[in-house]
Amino acid sequence: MTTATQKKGKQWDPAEIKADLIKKYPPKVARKRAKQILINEGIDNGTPEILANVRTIPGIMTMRGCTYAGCKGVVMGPNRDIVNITHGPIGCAFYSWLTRRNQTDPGPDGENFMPYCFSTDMQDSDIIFGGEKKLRAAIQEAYDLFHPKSICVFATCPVGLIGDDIHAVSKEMKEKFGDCNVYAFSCEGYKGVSQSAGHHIANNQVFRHVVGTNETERPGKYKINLLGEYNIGGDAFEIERILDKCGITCIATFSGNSTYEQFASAHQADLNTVMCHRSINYVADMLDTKYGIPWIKVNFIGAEASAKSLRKIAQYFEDRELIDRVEEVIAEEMPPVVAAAREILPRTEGKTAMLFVGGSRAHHYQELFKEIGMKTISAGYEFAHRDDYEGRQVIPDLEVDADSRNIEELHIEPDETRFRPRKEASEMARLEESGLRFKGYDGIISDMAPGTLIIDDLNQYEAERLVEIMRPDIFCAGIKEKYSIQKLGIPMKQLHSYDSGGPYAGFRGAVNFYKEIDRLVNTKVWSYIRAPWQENPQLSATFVWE
Ligand code: CFM
Repeated sequence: MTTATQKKGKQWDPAEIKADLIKKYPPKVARKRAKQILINEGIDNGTPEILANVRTIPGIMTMRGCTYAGCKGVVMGPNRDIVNITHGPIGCAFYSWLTRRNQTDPGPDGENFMPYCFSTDMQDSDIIFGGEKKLRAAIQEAYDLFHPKSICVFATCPVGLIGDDIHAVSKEMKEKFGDCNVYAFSCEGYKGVSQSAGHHIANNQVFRHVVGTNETERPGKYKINLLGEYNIGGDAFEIERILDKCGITCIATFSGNSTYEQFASAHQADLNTVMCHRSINYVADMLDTKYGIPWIKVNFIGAEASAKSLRKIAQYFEDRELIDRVEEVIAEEMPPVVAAAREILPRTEGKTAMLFVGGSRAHHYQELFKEIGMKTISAGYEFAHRDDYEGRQVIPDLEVDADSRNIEELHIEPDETRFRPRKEASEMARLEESGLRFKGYDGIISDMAPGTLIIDDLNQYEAERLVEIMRPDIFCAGIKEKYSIQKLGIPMKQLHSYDSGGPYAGFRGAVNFYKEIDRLVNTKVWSYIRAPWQENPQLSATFVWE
């Protein structure tokens, strides 16, 4: 079997690695994990099936977060002018307080509540006697202090357990104020198997309470929404710079550097572009059904991918002026990127990467690694669904288990007065024929080489084992994995928060990324790491069944 000292360049047998990862588990656990660890077969007409979006096995140290994190932290967190109140114990509030490094530009109105942490700070007595009174007082206090356009309330686990009616309290306060949209999210941490459920809950409520409420016409010739971009490390600023340069108007971003009025005017766009399919494809589908706005998948991670995405947008609008402008912008932006990649390539070519991130980055960032000649040998998502692995064609076959049924599915009808198909059916068909795909996403598997390992909901034990066996040149994941991986002597890059770096999106972001990866994979410091207990172990242990 392979060992930690395995030489670089050796061909691994992925089946042996898979067997190694699960051999310490009890049989039932091993059976379940085996379905979540997939050896990519590179099948011509289809992809192998993976088990995803299921509960983590108790006792396993998962990389996942909770439903509340997905709702408050991910989707609603990056909006700057909504006051987001966490109804719960103060510990839950900490993890939503700018720990995700989403940035914002306060704009001319200066309304920016992101640096604040709003919590009801529930105590034992609130759990026993109910927390609604305290929530009402918190909403009132936030309103009196800030007079925001909107206040959102987020449920944490204890709120669901004691049964506080956050929706009734929010409705009551909304009616009382008259000029502030107050609404709530039943996003208790336990509601779903991961943060993915929280995305869905957030999307539903924003769609129900905000989208379509602002009819003041937003000017612009080519109007799009950017869905699933959260401005980590300033990515949205780079994407906005590029879109502006092309003359494309972004009506709303969900939700990096966004405002309440952007959400409210989202129905005015003529095209929805989806970056992170996992977190937001629900909104894209609902905007299509209700208002007639088609959606396409884009990716602004990677210079080539950014250029391709701009061309797709131009192709959709079928306007010579835009098509030419996009080509001019690409021609202007690409040379410094190509020069940077060329300079770095001799030092990075052939090196290997592993990516284990949420529900889309483990896929998107492979583009950037490819551009500097690096191979992804193993990757996976924390909480994506089968469609993010295998492609959207599997959606009709997805099993709706009790956990998914727990999350409300909005039934959307075309809006009686505002449904306006942006393109005739014949135009859509012609565009599709010319290669523009609507509502399409192929997933991560189709882009990975045969023989690579694709692993869902990787855990701490498997991560360490995988690194010991395969010794990648870099491992990308989050803060929970950072130090355990570095202790194994492998550089680790956080792809959730970017450590303190970024932006990595668009053209300038690509250059930032190449330089950062060059530094990380070529430093010698990692080869000097050997902890005292690795030289002289004083204690060793085995599992009881060994
Ligand atoms: Fe989408 Fe995200 Fe991601 Fe995600 Fe996230 Fe994130 Fe992520 Mo961390 S929305 S699925 S829930 S791209 S916070 S900005 S980096 S796990 S891969």
